[in-house]
Amino acid sequence: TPAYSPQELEAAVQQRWQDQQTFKASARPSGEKFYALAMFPYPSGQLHMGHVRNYSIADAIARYQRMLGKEVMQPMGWDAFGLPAENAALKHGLAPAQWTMDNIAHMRGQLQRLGLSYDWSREFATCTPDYYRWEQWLFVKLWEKGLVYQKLSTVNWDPVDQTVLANEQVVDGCGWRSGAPVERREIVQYFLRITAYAEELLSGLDTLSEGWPEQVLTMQRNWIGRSEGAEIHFPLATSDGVIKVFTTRPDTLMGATYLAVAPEHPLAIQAAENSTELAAFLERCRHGSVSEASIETQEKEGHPLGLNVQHPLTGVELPVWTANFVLMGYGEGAVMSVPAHDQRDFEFARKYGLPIRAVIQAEGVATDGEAMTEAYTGSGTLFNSGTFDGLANDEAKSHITAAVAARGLGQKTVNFRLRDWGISRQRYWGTPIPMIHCPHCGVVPVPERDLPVILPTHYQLKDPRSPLLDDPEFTQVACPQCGAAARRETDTMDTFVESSWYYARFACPDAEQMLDQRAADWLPVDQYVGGVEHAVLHLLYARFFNRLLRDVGLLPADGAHDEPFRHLLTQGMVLKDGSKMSKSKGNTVDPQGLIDRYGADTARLFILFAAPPEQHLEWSDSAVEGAYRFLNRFWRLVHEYGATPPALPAELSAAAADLRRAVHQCIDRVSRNMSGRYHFNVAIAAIMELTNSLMKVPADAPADLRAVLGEGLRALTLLLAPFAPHIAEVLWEKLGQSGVIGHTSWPVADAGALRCDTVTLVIQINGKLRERMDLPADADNASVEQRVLADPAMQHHLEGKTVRKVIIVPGRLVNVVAG
Ligand code: ANZ
Ligand code: ZN
Repeated sequence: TPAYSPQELEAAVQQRWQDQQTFKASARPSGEKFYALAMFPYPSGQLHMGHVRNYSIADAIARYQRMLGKEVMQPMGWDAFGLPAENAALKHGLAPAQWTMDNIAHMRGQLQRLGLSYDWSREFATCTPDYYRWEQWLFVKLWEKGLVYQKLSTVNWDPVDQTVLANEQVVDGCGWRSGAPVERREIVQYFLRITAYAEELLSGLDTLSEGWPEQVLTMQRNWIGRSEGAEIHFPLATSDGVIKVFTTRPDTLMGATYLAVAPEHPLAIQAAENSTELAAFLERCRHGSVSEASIETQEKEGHPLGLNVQHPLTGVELPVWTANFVLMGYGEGAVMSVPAHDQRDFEFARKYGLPIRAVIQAEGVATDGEAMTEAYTGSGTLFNSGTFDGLANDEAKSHITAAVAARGLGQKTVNFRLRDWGISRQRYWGTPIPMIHCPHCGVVPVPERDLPVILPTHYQLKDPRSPLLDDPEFTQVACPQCGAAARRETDTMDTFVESSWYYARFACPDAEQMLDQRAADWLPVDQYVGGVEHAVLHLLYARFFNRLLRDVGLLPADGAHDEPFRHLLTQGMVLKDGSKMSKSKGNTVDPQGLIDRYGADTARLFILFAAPPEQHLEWSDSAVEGAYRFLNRFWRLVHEYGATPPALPAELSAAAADLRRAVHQCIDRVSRNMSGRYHFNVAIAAIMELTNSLMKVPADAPADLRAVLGEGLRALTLLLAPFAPHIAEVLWEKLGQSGVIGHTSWPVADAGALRCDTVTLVIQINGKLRERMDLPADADNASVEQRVLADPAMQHHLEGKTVRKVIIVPGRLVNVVAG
């Protein structure tokens, strides 16, 4: 037997796959299609163990589906724009494009070494104009449709480096390079109107309940955050106009004792003109990070605006405050404060001596607001609420909303937590936003004939400031409308834009438009595999983009193409010593070393065997060894057996029939754990178990046993092919089989072979185990009952008792009820 030497074997098999284009998918599927996709990587430089896991899982699925006879398309590419390239360029003095392309070349080699069944002819990197030009094209289309708009919004500004910082470049409130405290700045940015799709993105989740993890669906629902409530208007006491608030608790309207507006609210800014103290407060609110999480945890602070509003139903005057926890971007940027029934308002009222008025009564809850020690947020009955007294608070919501609406001071509304997606980045390494600023015409989109706006790649970065800003060749441009000297937009797009539609472009990577008919043919993705860290942003943006593509006519509006990903598998992390493998913890295992030493098949088999795909996987050197030893054993077994199986005789001895049953039980078990649920670890365990049984067949065994052994080895090789494809390919040939194993049909368990001649039944008397009996598997209930009662041991147990009833669970158990 030749030694198992994975390095040579795998190289040869990969060469063959490449020469024969084994995994190239047809342009348009003709049979049943299966689109398998793993989240494409950021070209950071090195493959890590998380990648290996992600791609091994997706590839096992792709290979299995291919063996089921489906036309499988599994592409791969590069999510190639982003900040790390700029950071690396600053550190190593390389151009970001060069750094990115070098990394891609290296990582492509690593992926190829893993033997993943990709159709490499579809590969692309998102930083190439052939890709991002369509993003620019779509941007202009959406601008024309009003789905892209400009809005003033806040960014992190580094006053020393004179640059905008991404959130991840702010460390403890300071710039990552300068160490200077970060300031907030308001600048004009572009937004994608994802909120126009909020309702559809929410209801679409219901159609995914079969194919997506419940956890991800819940996270998306919460992120979209639909709230039903009311918009209520509070007229200003001494001037025209109203302050609008959004509330989910209109039932508490009679308990509102003040209003609070966001520090960025126009009324707060206006009031600050007459109060230096207020102006100073608003200025303080401007500092600090812009993230919502930090706003939630900071100390609640506020300041009065020195003006009043009228209560919409009673006319009573209420003071208006500004508070640092009111978000300008949510609802109306203002809240009616009900300290008795909202804990945040309660704490604020106590801190600043504002009145507390209870209006919901429930058992054990104080009715005197001032005596409360915390807000009561539960349900109850209204009181202190005039004509609404006595209503259940849930009921009161619609009554009070109606009363407000009757006065023209509000209506029922739905609010979403979801905000429009700000896609402007003041960064260099990204897709240029195709807009031009003209002193006469304002902002003008780049006409289609002038697309793409190509990102220059020749700069050597010296500081974090985008080199586009200082490059007149890029910025100076004639206005497409009036011809005047104008300035090109220097902001680039959020890199999440690229990953929002790449899955569709893979279907038609060379299309002369953004997408062509092939996208409709291949989409949706049948199985998407990736990390749960993308549960919200990426997966929500892609669902949004898929609908945008539909609504500009690039995907059919047939209901079957609304969602991009039919099934989603979120794989668990790779852990070592109980914590996530990461560079910062210094506990990484380099996959390259693993592959160099044991080969790709061992790496793949280990990673799929060590845990179910969705669960965390604990790294173990001995389990890697175990996978390697198993492949060695299997290699020897097939070689010792050779390629000349005797034919399977019509009649099998009992031993041969038993072994054949084990073979088909294994096929059955592996198949059941593959279809739909992908319990690879269980499947692989079954393969290993059968291998051990087959190893026990002696070389000089009778012909029928040898024949079954041959059948078993062929089955095992097929079953192993999705996990350890290289060795399977070679052993398939060794077994005298022709054709590529990856395109061979998945084995089917033979019902006849599975059938067992006898079954062991558990015999109980009054529910207590008494005997076990071997009976013919096809015996009917009457004969089972007769044989059980006639059994001498049973007759002994039943002596002096009367049999009342015999309950039979076929194939399993007989319970004799006697007394
Ligand atoms: C009065 C009230 C009484 C409220 C009460 C709650 C309890 P969700 O469920 O997240 O939609 N709110 C409204 N706009 C806000 C803003 N821009 N910034 C901060 N808070 C805001 O939350 C809706 C509730 O959050 C609203 O209902 C409002 O407070 C507050 F017993 O109005 B409520
Ligand atoms: Zn112009």
